[in-house]
Amino acid sequence: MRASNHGFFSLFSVLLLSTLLAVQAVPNGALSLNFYWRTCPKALRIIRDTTFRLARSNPSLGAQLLRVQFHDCFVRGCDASVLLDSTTGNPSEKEARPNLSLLGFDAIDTIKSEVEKACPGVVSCADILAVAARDAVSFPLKNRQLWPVLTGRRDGTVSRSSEVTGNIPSPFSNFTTLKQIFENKGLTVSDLVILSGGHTIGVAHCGTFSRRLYNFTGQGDADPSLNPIYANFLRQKCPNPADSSITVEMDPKSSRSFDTDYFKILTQHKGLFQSDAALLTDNSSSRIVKELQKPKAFFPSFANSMLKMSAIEVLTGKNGEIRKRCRFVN
Ligand code: HEM
Ligand SMILES: *[C@@H]1O[C@H](CO)[C@@H](O)[C@H](O)[C@H]1NC(C)=O
Ligand SMILES: *[C@@H]1O[C@H](CO)[C@@H](O)[C@H](O)[C@H]1NC(C)=O
Ligand SMILES: *[C@@H]1O[C@H](CO)[C@@H](O)[C@H](O)[C@H]1NC(C)=O
Ligand SMILES: CC(=O)N[C@H]1CO[C@H](CO)[C@@H](O)[C@@H]1O
Repeated sequence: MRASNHGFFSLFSVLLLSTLLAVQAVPNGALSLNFYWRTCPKALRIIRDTTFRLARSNPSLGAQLLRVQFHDCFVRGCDASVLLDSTTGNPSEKEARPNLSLLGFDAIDTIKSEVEKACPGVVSCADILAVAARDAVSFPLKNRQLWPVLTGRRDGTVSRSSEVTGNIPSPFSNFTTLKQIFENKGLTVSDLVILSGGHTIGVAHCGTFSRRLYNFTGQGDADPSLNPIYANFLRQKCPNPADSSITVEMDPKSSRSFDTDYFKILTQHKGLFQSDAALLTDNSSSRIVKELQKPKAFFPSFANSMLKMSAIEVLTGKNGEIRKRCRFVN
């Protein structure tokens, strides 16, 4: 199923589907659709054009930036804290274990410097990340945007490696833990399942799932909840012990296409992580997985849950700052 047939964002279907899946209203605070319309009218265009240029030579950019955005929003809210480099005595979020494989920081630097040329000191790194992630994932669809992005976030000044654990779920998390982490951010079980659909694009390193293939309970066994044929396929890709340089598509053969295949493979027990498989271990979650196999259900729901995720604990008004460079506080 190609996303382009269904990816068109329509406010009507978002509202309709929110009601169907009982998703709560979007808490968008002070964010607005084009916050920079007077202060930097070209901002969104510059972000899009630069992102498209970078995505043309790096087809993985969408997956990379979407994951960075998720990690930003779940630690201290969507304040670009994930973009800050460490300083002497303060290892930043980037140093934390789950961040080992985050990519896309150079792209954000490039986009930011293009925006700064037009409007110095006006557009936040937090907004640039949110808009660029959307644009990079939407790039294959050219002029369609997969979800709306509100703007007006400001940048935080604090980033601590120690705050990542407990806020970013691990690929070994069970359903209870996943539900709790999302609940802590004001997100529901529906949002958890819908946003896990982000794994329809991108790749994962063998170490994030190889225990399921070789030594699930420490007895040299495989995870019984993993499709045995798929487990064989994965063992060929990922020899034991795990080689940290090998990556595998999370949504096999479709890892560059933003579609509903993630939910299809999930019901065939081909979810890559324990945290993916965990979405089938709860009845209501499992029901949502089935529903989301329908593009008409998935695309508007994803748009709605992204609006919620990208509004987590945002800094607005006079809070925070507008960073000059995304890796450093002013
Ligand atoms: C529900 C809990 C989640 C867990 C446990 C989780 C875990 C992971 C892990 C372990 C990887 C592979 C990292 C690597 O080995 O390089 C990954 C990749 C990815 N995740 Fe998640 N994730 C979760 C939710 C999300 C959400 C909510 C999104 C965005 C909406 C997301 C988007 C992505 C993307 C796009 C990639 C691929 C990155 C790339 O190809 O560079 N994930 N995730
Ligand atoms: C889920 O994982 C947490 C943390 O590892 C653990 O304390 C809890 O007992 C687990 N819950 C279930 C139902 O397995
Ligand atoms: C499996 O795990 C157990 C317990 O952690 C360990 O003692 C054993 O060496 C592991 N076996 C393999 C083949 O990795
Ligand atoms: C979940 O579904 C299973 C099988 O469909 C059923 O046996 C079980 O009672 C359900 N559990 C709850 C809490 O509804
Ligand atoms: C992208 C990035 O900054 N990754 C960092 C993750 O953390 C390790 C240390 O644990 C750093 O060496 C990486 O540079």
